[in-house]
Amino acid sequence: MIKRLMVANRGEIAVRIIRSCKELGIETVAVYSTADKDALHVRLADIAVCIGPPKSAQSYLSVPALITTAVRTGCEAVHPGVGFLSENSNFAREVKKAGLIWIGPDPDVIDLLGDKVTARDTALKYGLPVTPGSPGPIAKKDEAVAVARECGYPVIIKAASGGGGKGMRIVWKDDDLEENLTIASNEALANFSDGTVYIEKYLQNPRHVELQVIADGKGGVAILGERDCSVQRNHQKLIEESPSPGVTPAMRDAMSSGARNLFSSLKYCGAGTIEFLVVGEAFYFMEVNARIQVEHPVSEFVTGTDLIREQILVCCGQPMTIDPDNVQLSGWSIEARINALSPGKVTRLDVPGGPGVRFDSFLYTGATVSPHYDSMVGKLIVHDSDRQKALTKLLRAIDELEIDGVPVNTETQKKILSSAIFRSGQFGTGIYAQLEATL
Ligand code: MV4
Repeated sequence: MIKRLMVANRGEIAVRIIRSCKELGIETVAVYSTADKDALHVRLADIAVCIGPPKSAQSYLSVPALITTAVRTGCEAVHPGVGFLSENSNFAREVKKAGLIWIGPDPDVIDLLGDKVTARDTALKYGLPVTPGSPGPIAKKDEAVAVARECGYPVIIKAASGGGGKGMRIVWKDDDLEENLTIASNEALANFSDGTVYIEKYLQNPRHVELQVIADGKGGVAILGERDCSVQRNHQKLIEESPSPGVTPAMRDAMSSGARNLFSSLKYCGAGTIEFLVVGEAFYFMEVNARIQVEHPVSEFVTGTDLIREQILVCCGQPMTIDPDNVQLSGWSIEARINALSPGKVTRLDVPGGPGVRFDSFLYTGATVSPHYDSMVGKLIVHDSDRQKALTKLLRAIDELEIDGVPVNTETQKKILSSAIFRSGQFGTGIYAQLEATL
């Protein structure tokens, strides 16, 4: 096994990765910006190296600073965490060029899946249903009109290099196609340096459902159930759960066999997520996220697995601990993201506890929440035997969480979790908008 790994990230995910490394007997190197000199990931790592000023572009996104640090500190592997450079194939290539192990899939696989058009083609090839839409990129208005009429309005224009909702436009009639094609393409060009767009039928209020995958790079693929991530605001997820209240065992089996085929054929290595839009009993492939995700703990709870450990093991050429043919899903898990409403210093922190309660966070009494980074400061995750019990437990745990000095979104989370629509389990991605007036 490797002896030392660099965590190319910060915040709660850096802390989470360091914890698994400690249990695996792997020494950790933390990197930090000057804004993070007293951060928890710095305190927990064996070695910590300052890589630059607060701005991410000059620190956590600086490929040269990161590679130099990993090499100089004698690391054998680099874990990119989430966000930042986690799906950057250029960084992955640089890591490999420096003779280090990349804790993620091959850079060419990242590229294939990162382009939504090639990912869609690949999914189709391996038998996964995709939303009706253009077979490839759309360049001209006439092509767009033909595709839109073929699949029926409303349609959605998406950026091939997109994600997180940027460069997306919903169109309801022929007359609005040309203008929106231009807007979407320009937005895509500005954000992703790639103006390529394509068209799909727009599904209204679907569920966002994603499968957790661990694959060994040799065709071995474990599917660790699904997560429902429909509760989101402006493409920022707020609440995630596993299993999904809208997925039947038959749907889970069908999605899983398609996903297994795809990841196996690509010789995918590491942790990955395959996203679907779900409408009633129908599901449609959307995209693959070639990294571990923020919401991974709900899958850890229902499968009893340490996904960071599995990810590191398979990328280091070791067998996964999971038996891919015998994954048992047990009980119900729900996660509430805890977001800071403004930056500040934590003057007091009371963390909830009890059976089936987990708080993944970089906070401690005295910790700083910097304005330079993501507002998420932690995640409260619970596990119980069924959805009702898990929901009761999460509300109880939120009540125990006390953070002084930094205001957080717990009141909003309590209102969503207590709403009739969330409690019913019958909701799609429109749930936040439906509740907004009451929050
Ligand atoms: C869609 C869709 C409806 N129909 N595609 C949003 C982010 C990007 N990953 C894809 N997204 C969507 N694609 C079709 N054909 C609705 C969304 C969408 C969405 C998806 C998941 C979670 C929240 C969402 C919020 C708004 C729109």
